[in-house]
Amino acid sequence: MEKTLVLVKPDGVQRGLIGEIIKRLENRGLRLIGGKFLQVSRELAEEHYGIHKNKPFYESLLAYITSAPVMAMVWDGPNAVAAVRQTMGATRPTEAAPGSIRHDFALEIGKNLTHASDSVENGEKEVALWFSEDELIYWDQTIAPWVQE
Ligand code: DAT
Ligand code: MG
Repeated sequence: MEKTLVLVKPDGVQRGLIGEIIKRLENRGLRLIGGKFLQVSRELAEEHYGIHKNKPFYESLLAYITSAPVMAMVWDGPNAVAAVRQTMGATRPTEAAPGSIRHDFALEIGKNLTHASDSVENGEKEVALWFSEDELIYWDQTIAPWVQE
């Protein structure tokens, strides 16, 4: 079972899209195993986006993610990383597939609404950065046999 960190970023919160984004992930049959609403600190933002430290957009990315609260969640399921990335769409909204969140609700790369882990390994790392193990609930999802092979 794969785990992935999903963030509804400040623009998604401000635009009232938390419910829409959760709905789409629920619709796919994924399981929500953790969630919290928080104001991201500069320290957490720097750790989360450490891989982009030398990119020209790094400072604006930190300003964006700390500009208002975010909804942080952990979802799991078979192929959860690829499934969630597909539901979010490509990083640049004008390249995101029709029907994806970034296609349907966004226009610009710097206001692309969501974050989702990009590999199984990063999913594990990001979940550990944002959540402690006792914040995750591995509940019995009774629809699972109707979604999973
Ligand atoms: P993703 O969020 O799809 O995983 P990423 O990890 O490559 O994309 O980049 C993290 C965020 O940084 C992305 O959601 C928006 C911003 N970003 C990426 N490339 C950018 C660029 N060329 N110009 C401005 N912002 C960019
Ligand atoms: Mg990324």
